[in-house]
Amino acid sequence: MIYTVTLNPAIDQIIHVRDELTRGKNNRISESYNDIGGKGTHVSVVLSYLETPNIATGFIGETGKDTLYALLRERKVHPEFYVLPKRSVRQNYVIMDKTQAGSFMITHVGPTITTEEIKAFTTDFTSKLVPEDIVVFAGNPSQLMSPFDYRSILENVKVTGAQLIVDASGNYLKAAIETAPTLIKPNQYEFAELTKKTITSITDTIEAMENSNLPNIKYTIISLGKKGSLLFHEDSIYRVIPPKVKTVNDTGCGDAFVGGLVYALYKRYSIEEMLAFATSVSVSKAMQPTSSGFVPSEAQLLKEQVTIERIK
Ligand code: TA6
Repeated sequence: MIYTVTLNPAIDQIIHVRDELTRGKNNRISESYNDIGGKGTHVSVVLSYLETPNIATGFIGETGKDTLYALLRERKVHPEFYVLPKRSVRQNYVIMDKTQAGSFMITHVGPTITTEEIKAFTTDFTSKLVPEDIVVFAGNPSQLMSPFDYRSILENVKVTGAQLIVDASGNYLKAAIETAPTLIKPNQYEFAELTKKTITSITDTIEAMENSNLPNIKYTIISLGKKGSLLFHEDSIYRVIPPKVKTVNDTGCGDAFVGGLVYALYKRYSIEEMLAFATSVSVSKAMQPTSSGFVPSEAQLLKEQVTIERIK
């Protein structure tokens, strides 16, 4: 089974502003609706669209749970979250305007989670795991959870023998790396913060990776937005160049990319096939107005337009 773990899920209010978003002006909304928020949930949406069995878990506030569960079920995602009594699912905001120059994302911190609740979730979740499982931690926990507590959850998952995939940032990414996951997927800003290097080019990224002393991680994939991504696997380096498309909503593209990677690992694709497929899913997501989801038939066509270069 594939499990996605979203420790701090959200309900995203997607807001389309009629004109260019301007300070000091009454920015009129042309359309707004709720979508799924929180990165692991987006990975589950990709897997469900690909008719791949998966369970979305993590923590969820009691208030707002039914709304988020309804959104997840609409996308054929099976939720089994640990409910936090008397706390709320956070509301995030994704704002786009007529310039279509990219979204503005405004996110809440999320609920407090007690040490006892972390232990109870960890015990309950890890008791289900077997070595054949894949567990995807995507998105940071609420900033109110310490990197130590976050790492302890990952370590307990790792000892079950399940494959660990992590998409996190800052101190949580640092903590996750100490558990030597199978795959990490920082973006270039997260990787620059991790390696304390200035990264503005492919060469910078390669130098930063080669000078870093990251522990043995099977796949380190650094997403570079519209510039594609770089995969470091054992002694090889692959560069992925995506096709150019009209971006409607850039939110959730990284999560869709992770969803494609997880699917490809599950299906035991070759490295080139994994990169091309995951990139096509991410590009298809960019072409949608929502923050989650993609069009599988569109992704199949886009896959043929992805360029994979083996640099080393
Ligand atoms: O990656 C997209 C997204 O999950 C949005 O849905 C929005 O909820 C935001 O990122 C949440 O990010 P965070 O790192 O706060 O979990």
